[in-house]
Amino acid sequence: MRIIFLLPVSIFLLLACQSTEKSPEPPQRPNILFIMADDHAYQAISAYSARLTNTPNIDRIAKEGLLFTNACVTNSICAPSRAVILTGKHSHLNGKIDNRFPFDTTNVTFPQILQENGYQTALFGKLHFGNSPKGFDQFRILPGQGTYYNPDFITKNEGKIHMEGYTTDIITDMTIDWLDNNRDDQKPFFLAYLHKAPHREWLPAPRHYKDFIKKTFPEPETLFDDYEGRGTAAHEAEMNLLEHMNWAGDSKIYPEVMDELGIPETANWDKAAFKREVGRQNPAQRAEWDAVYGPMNEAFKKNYPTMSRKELMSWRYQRYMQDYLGSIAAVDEGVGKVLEYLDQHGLTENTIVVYTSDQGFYLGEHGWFDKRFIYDESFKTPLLVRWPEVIKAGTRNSQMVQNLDYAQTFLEAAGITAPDDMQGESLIPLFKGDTANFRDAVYYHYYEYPAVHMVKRHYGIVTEDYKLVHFYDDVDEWELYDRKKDKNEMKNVYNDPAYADVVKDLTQKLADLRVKYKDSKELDQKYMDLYKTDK
Ligand code: SGN
Ligand code: CA
Repeated sequence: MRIIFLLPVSIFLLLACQSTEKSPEPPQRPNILFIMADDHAYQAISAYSARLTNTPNIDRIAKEGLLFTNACVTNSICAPSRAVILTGKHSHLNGKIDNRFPFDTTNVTFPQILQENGYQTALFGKLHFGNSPKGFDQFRILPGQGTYYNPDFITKNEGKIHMEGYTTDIITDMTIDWLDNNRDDQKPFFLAYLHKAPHREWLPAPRHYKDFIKKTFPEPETLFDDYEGRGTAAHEAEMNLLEHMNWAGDSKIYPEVMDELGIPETANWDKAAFKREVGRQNPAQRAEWDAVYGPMNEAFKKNYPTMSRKELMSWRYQRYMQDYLGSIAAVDEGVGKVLEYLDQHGLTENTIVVYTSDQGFYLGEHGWFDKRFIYDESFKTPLLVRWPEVIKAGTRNSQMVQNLDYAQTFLEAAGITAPDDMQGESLIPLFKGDTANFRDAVYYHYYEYPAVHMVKRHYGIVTEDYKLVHFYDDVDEWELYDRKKDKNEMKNVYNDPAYADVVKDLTQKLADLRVKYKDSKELDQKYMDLYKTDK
């Protein structure tokens, strides 16, 4: 009966549809390709500055999309940054304050939400969580920090696997292979393509170290910084190229050459780091390496006895840049290959491509390497986004966006309402050029102390004009920087009477931000206690 009754209605509907314009297709949900390198400084991407190196493929994302010139992190260190990205919550709430303890997998992450809502999800490369991620149909992750040559991977479906070759290239191949052989074209995808490079100890591929070892790079203005004008934290940090970089592990001086020259290990794992990375190469890789790094060692042996400290600092900077920037070359090539794949398979238009790093990095500024500080080079991070359907090509944005914002951005792009307890802001309005009502200050909090590099705990507020920071735990010191007048952050003006009003205003704003983000003295104490009870 019902069928007979319905039939004329459906015929009517069918005719009605045919007689009017074709109804629009439901909007297709975008694919998301999230590319993240480890410790990739914005100073080493030519879209930001061509001073040091050329990254044509990474630049392509900005050329065809949007370059964020003021993107920053909430806590400048690897695993915590990744936890902030995945949860959309500050470290003090997601619990991953440092690199030491495993990520709490009871947190809800945006890939889980995407997966529940019909996205196909995969992750390849470095995660650094101490456990496996939830919310992925497929993953292959490097154990811990991973290695540059002949890596092992922990996989979702095949247990632990070993691969021979150069890790950056292997991660690129896995990513393309997944797109080619595992992608379900009935579903949108979220694909995380996560490089280990250019993390310490900076081992380039043979095709790159052969060239890069011959190059000379301009020194930063502040390479010989003596930290005058700043507080205890900058003086006591152990990140100086001359004082704290490993000779074998980082500068690739052979352990036996160190012995011959009477150079002691910098850290007690200086030579061990060399053995762990260079020593992992197979005989053919090692022969290729020695053909290039052998002559460099010979030249050093000859020159070292007469080199001044200043000359040594310059030498170490060049060695650092040759290997660091050389490691980025393979990342850039890999990005080029993946973008090419999207082009060739009709995926460019409807895929959001993000290129970022887990934080910034010092490339000799203030005489430093590593990160952790709220000072610009480590606080800021590269962020380039392409989405042809939404973003106008070749645009720039200087708003204070954070890694905290990615989760809500991706969820909104997928048409999903984000959980209420996420703390970021969607960047979709910025993608569309609508910059009104976006935040004008960000909150930052770093915890991993005492630990490697000895950067003291601190939290702070950063606006376009100023940076107010409180260092605490074994000190109680405040710093204020005038970002417009003092671009290199050389002079703490906290006690300068001319800035008294700024200090007053920002101190209140910082307190407000702590309330807004649910951070507190009690939580500071809880996370300090963790270091006292758990050694
Ligand atoms: C290792 C590095 C440090 C680095 C941390 C954290 N030393 O300990 O220089 O700060 O990792 O890096 S290494 O010579 O052993 O590599 S992070 O990217 O994981 O946060
Ligand atoms: Ca990192």
